[in-house]
Amino acid sequence: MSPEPSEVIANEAKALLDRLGVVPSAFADGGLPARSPITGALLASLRETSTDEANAAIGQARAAFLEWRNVPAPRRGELVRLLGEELRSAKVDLARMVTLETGKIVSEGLGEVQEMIDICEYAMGLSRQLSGLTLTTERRRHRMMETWHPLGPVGVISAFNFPVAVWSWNAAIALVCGDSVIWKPSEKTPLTALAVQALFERAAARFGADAPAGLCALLIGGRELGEILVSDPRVPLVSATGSTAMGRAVGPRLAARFARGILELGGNNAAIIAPSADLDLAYRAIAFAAMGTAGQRCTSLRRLFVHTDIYDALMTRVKSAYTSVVVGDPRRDGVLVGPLIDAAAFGAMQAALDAARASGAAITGGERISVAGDDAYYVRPALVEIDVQTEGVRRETFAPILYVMRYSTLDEAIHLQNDVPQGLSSSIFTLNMREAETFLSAEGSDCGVANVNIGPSGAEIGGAFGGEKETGGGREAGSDSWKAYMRRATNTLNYGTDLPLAQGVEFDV
Ligand code: UN1
Repeated sequence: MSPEPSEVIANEAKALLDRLGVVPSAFADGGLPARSPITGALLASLRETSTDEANAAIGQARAAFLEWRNVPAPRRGELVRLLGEELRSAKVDLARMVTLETGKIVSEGLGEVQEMIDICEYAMGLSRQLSGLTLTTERRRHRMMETWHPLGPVGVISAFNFPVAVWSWNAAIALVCGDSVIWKPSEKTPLTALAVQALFERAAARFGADAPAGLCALLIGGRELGEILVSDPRVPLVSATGSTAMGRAVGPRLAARFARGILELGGNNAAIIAPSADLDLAYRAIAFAAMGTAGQRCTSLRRLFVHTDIYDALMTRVKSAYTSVVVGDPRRDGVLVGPLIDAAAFGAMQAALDAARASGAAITGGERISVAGDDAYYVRPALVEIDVQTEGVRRETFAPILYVMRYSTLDEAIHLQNDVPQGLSSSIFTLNMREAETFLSAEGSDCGVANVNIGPSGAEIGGAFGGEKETGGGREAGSDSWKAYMRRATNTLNYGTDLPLAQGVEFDV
């Protein structure tokens, strides 16, 4: 089969962008190439945001914030509701753009846009529930309460693998909280960002004059634009998703200017398969979590601890899923594993497999598959059966590699699962209530997400999402994550005629 001519996919991308409302000048003749990992074809060349433009966008976001903070929160929620409506009507086109730019299969592209719709609807409801406490006070005729106020412009730095959903987790919540948003997407996925910006602008136009200009800004380009967001004192919060290395650069710079960070960094997620596990359910969960999105989710399953009594029974099924899964063009029906994002991802995967091989591991799969010519990187997902948790296993490699280890006692399995620098997501497969509860308890998983009888990936937006240790500690999306996007004021009111001082202090003038 001869490779698809690059104009075919480029023309489809241009038609999609046009339908999504992106003006053609935004993606013609610029300096930033946008490629599709499906064939490696050049889709467009985008004009990059200059440093001056980035600084001006931050200034405008600050001015927009000063107005937006005074718009009542439920009215702010209405803008997010309209954004959700735009996303609903553009779902198929935007999902297709996600597939073209990231190589996700069609169903996962649709799922990513659904995640955006979900958070918009969640945030709209939240806009009527941004509540603070009323607290008892030790003083007569006093009242004490907490008020939550808008914080300021929020910087969002997002990664290629969830190129639009991660923006929406932050933006939908930030907007109802009364903040403006400045977004620096991955330079590997700028076209989906242009599309989302265009959909936001449609929603803002329908919303009317209450939405100030520059409320949501987009910076297209490389790392230097992210650095501007991280360093600018006008940006009190930066939510950054990416590698732990990126977080090490961002965290200290934010700390140096006392800004807040929501860091969502590397994961090295594990599943424990206990003797009582429903193996039929477990192997399907393992297949999705480890091979889905070609192993390029921060929540992807990377380590599997299997009880020695059921090792062979489980691994027979897992191996057959690995050898039969269809790897190929993610636009095709039946394909479950698309391409890696680029050559560097392929190189990192091969280096990790070489290291495992050198330490005596038995490897199934992992080889490159020719699907669409030399510029596209397709691989068969790799199963690596290994005796010990080596340094290579303890590191996150953003590729479909599943390291499999045996265990004998639950204590040992929990110890091994926690014995990595990262702490994002985890799961146990068991029908034994004691094991399940132990895994979820204080002496169990040390991760931000811990599940029973489902894999570590594919979280819903209603929960707080994020992880511990080198994952960075941030929480996004649901639950009370909104509090990071607001500032808290503690208010004490005296409605009496006396002035009692706290702690019984006397000060009579
Ligand atoms: C990511 O990979 O950065 O839980 C986010 C999941 C998705 C989000 C992943 N809802 O797998």
